[in-house]
Amino acid sequence: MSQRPDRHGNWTPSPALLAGDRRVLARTISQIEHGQIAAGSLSAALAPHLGRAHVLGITGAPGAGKSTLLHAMLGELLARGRRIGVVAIDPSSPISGGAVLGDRVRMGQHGAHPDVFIRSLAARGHLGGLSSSTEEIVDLLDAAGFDTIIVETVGAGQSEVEIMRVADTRIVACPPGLGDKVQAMKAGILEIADLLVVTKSDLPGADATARDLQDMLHLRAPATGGLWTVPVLNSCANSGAGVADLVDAIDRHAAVAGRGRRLPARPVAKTASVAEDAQSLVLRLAAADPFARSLGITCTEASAGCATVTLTLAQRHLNFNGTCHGGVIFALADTAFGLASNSHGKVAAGIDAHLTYQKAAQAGDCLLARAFEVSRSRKLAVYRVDVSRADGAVISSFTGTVYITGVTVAVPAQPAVQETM
Ligand SMILES: Nc1nc2c(ncn2[C@@H]2O[C@H](COP(=O)(O)OP(=O)(O)O)[C@@H](O)[C@H]2O)c(=O)[nH]1
Ligand SMILES: [Mg+2]
Repeated sequence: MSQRPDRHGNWTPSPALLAGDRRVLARTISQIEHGQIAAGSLSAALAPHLGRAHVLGITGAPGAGKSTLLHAMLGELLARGRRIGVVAIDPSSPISGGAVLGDRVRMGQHGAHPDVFIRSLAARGHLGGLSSSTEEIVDLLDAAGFDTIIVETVGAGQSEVEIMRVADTRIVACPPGLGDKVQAMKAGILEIADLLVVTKSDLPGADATARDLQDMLHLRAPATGGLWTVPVLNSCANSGAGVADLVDAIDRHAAVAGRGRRLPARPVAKTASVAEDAQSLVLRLAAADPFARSLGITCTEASAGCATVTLTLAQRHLNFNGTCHGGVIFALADTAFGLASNSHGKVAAGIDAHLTYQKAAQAGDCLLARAFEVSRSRKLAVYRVDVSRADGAVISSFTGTVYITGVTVAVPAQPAVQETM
């Protein structure tokens, strides 16, 4: 078993660990807790295996109902086929280095499930350094193949905010009846919440607490650059009410905010991955465009602000004079225009287009339309599209303007049914 550091202090993950072996996991976590693995060597060795898991953070005052809610969420996540790792941090526990008994008991039923791994960390009265070992344990669970990793921590200051930084989706649990305490939360953890949950919604005052939280949300900066509206949800862990809605909202947030927020950005790959993102977005948009597909238009090249589409003219593309229908030329140019202008990931609404016809095209001609960005400001962008024959003859030129909305481009999961024309 190669989970011990070698004599040079290098640590490598064993195959058993990467396969999620519980005993190896438990032993490695103990080594992390006892500082037996050199700082940094674990994360470096795990780097190729990281970034797949969705990491949730749950925080809130002691007794807010976090552990009970977490248990209810485990049931829901298991029903959705997930493997879940849990790291529970309780700084108030007097039990050193081991389980926090109450949390074990509250997560007991699902804690024994083969697809759940729970580890409690006691902070022995202080939280210093805990955020870094929490991050290492999260990395370990990610590498071990857990789909969802949940970190539970008590929300009472800067240390918890630090711990919550490892999470992709941060949930703040607020029981009813906090009154002025809700106000006090504003300065700290409420600022980092992606979802707010009023726990114990069976108790009186839950609706008023939800309203207070909603009011306070207006005071904070938008989450995830304005792409996400922080919802205020209700849950009753005892009856299970609201738990499925909470898991739905968590999944929606994962889709918007992504995974692996804690991992270092890879600056070298950044420009390449941006270009690649634009390309894959455009190709997927093209594949999901039923009208373009029905005409036989395919996208052959794309990058941020540019797109090339092609079409080989058939009988069905001709007009009554036996040459290419002007509508087909327009459709070709407009398809390239639409793809190029949406390639940045924000919905671009066409507001103006102008087209000149230079030469007639015939059946059998292979046409190319190349769109590129002429100018782009915050709200408007202008594109030019050159339509040419494969031999270089210019068929048409097109210019179009778009209004750039704040809405993120969503590629339909299933391309619409192809129409026949
Ligand atoms: N009425 C009610 N009580 C709850 C609910 N969820 C948790 N509790 C109780 O609140 C107390 C604290 O719960 P716990 O999950 O340990 O809170 P934590 O400290 O935030 O992890 C326990 O006595 C729970 O039984 C709920 O939905 N309704
Ligand atoms: Mg707890």
